[in-house]
Amino acid sequence: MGYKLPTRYFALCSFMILMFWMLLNAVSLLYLGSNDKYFTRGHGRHLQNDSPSDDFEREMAQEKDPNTLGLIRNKEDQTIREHGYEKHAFNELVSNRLGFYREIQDTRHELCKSIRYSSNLPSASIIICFHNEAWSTLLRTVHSVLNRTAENLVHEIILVDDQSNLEELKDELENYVEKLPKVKLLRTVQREGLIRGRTLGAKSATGEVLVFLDSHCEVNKDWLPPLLERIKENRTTVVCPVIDMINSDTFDYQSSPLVRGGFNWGLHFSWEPLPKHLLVKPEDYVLPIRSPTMAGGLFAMDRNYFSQLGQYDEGMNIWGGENLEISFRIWMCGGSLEIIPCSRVGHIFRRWRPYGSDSKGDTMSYNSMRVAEVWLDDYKKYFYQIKKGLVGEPFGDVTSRTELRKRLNCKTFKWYLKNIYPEINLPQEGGSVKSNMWNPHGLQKEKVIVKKGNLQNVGNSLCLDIPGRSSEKRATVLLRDCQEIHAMVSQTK
Ligand SMILES: *[C@@H]1O[C@H](CO)[C@@H](O)[C@H](O)[C@H]1NC(C)=O
Ligand SMILES: *[C@@H]1O[C@H](CO)[C@@H](O)[C@H](O)[C@H]1NC(C)=O
Ligand SMILES: [Mn+2]
Repeated sequence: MGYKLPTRYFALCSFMILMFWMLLNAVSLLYLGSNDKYFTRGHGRHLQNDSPSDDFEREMAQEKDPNTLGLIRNKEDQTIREHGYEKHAFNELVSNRLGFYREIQDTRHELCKSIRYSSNLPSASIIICFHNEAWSTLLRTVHSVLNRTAENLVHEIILVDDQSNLEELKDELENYVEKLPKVKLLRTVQREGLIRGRTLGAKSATGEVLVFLDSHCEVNKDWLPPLLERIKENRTTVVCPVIDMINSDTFDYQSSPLVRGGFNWGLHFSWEPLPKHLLVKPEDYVLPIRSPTMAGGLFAMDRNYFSQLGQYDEGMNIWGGENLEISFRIWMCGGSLEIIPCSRVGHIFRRWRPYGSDSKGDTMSYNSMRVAEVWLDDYKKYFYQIKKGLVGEPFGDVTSRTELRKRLNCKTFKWYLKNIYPEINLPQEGGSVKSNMWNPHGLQKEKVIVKKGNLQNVGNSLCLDIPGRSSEKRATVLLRDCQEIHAMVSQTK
């Protein structure tokens, strides 16, 4: 997100939102009489009810009209929306209104629909690790799996709660999950992070294949068979679905183009377009795509192969870098990594990560150093060239991982670059990996200022203002006498 918006852009933006909000408040007066019929939070009524889903679903049906989905009808809506953004970085109000299940468009290529899969596919343990996930997004993930997966393919769904402190994720979640078939809830005893959390889930899993999902996904039609088929054909193939985009503000479900995973020398993952020769014939749009790396949150892997290949690096903290580590390890140690176009899973792409790492500091850098030290051989110098600040910083003990690499008889990083990712440029060759990157927010980046100025209520000469810097993100806006603002602006000139 390293681009700069023109100053006052955010100010203008916040102004617009406030104006819109005021308008909605006016509209909400019309609804006040029937407020109690609206769903307020993820907990409460629908759980105490004897037939929880009936009542809930009926309410939800009224809420799914896309034109009013985000409508703020009262103060409570406003609070849910604001707190939602603070806690989760997405519009929780809209998410709540969507309920636990909704129809989404089938984003697969036409050719996918006629593919027949084996009748004796391995069964899957689906592992969903979370920390303070929103109630509605977490359960929509679970219900989408239950609803869109053939029963015989789901061995179990394992939820791993990594020390969430949201109230509804405690007893209430436990009670809810008890009523769902095949769903288990594990809790870590201390904050472990996504990486050790997933390993914990994997250790307790007993299905033949592990499928990892983020806790804010919706799986699409027939998402699982194409993944399992590929693993059945060769257990050393690790597969990822295409990650469709769920908009964090509107929850619109959008198809993603076919891309693959790459990285740059700062060891940051990136999406990039496919080499042109891969997409020529119609069949090319349904065939597996070899991918140098994976995004990390969503993939399927044979359970024994996951163990054999060394699970995850348990020396890594909380979040970051583990996706490149497992990608390098898969390719260098004899496996392969693919994206399967006929398997589609929606994921909420957020603009920022809503939770920190507690006391663990910059875990991404720490973890990336471990990746560089264990897997990059001489090429780690490029990483440190870019991340100069990390030279000499601690990265813990990596002996068990270097031993693993030896034991598995893995190939060199040079081999990996030459055979799996020849498209990457070395830094001194002046090539830019960045320019190819595909960003799920790409379309939203082209921002154009149509008009600048003050927003004034002509009835009482009050104007919208921001107390702090106008470029501040998520700043509060307030109403002020227009004259006053005008005076202040002239002063500061
Ligand atoms: C999925 O949910 C829909 C809508 O609630 C329902 O009609 C359908 O029977 C469900 N299907 C399965 C397999 O659970
Ligand atoms: C499975 O895939 C690996 C990696 O691509 C390959 O080396 C191996 O030969 C394949 N095994 C079979 C049985 O096809
Ligand atoms: Mn995610």
